[in-house]
Amino acid sequence: MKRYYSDDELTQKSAEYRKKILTYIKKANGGHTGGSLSCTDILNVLYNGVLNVSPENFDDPNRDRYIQSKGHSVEALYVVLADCGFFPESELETMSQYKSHFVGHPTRKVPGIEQNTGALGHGLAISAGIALAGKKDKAPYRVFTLLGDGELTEGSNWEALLVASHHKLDNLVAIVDHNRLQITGPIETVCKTDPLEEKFTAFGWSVKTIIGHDIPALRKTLTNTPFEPGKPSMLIAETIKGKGVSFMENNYKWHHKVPDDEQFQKALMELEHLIAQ
Ligand SMILES: Cc1ncc(C[n+]2csc(CCOP(=O)(O)OP(=O)(O)O)c2C)c(N)n1
Repeated sequence: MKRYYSDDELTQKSAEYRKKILTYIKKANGGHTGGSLSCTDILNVLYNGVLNVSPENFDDPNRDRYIQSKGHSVEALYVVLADCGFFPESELETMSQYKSHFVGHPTRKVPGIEQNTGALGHGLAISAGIALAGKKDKAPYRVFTLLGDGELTEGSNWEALLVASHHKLDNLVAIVDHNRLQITGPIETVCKTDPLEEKFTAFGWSVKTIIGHDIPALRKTLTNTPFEPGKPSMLIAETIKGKGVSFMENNYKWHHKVPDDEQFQKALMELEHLIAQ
């Protein structure tokens, strides 16, 4: 039975999730730190406030689907799935170890994960296909996918955008984690993708932009889909890479950097402070 959480409870949860993300990345001595902290609030709201999916109904063909196209931020997904009961959290202790399924990108060997991702540029096309199947089956489920703004330089996304609007897939919701940084620097200098709103609109999507750390706004916007009947919905979530830890925020060098002992303690203290507020 899924529990209803208040916005305050979800805010506390996000700070706890961020602590756990850092803890398991530190233990594994590897992981995608900045991007996981960037999308934590989005995953929190999806799994605890929006998606009709749980360990109990994961085999139900009518469940909602979530596909994490920016697969490298899997540490955030692991922590949220564990909290939702898909597997015991203790299994995360094995992250990145020999024979563990908790590797650096999502695989379906982990309970709760819908699709293998990590090679960027595939999640939107897969999601569009599942949404199209849902339409043909007259199934009630919705498909949500999370894209990175750097990921949008993969051309396959733009084909999937065309196909989704052509087939009027209003059961499909894509979210862009718009933190303006990718692996080697700012999007603006690596390969510019803005203005996103105009581009997605021109491709036939209904587009909204909100702050991607605003829990009430995320919940309200992601609950009320489609944004327009007959069109796929695109949410541009304005986020901060490394959100919650002052020295990681807006610094692309934390894309997959592991904190040293001192940095780790400082990060946990900052997140503790958020929980105490
Ligand atoms: C096809 C492919 N090319 C390159 C990579 C290497 N890569 C991993 S993460 C990343 C940057 C992604 O940036 P963005 O989508 O903005 O992610 P975020 O900043 O939210 O972590 C790249 C290029 C990859 N995983 N897949």
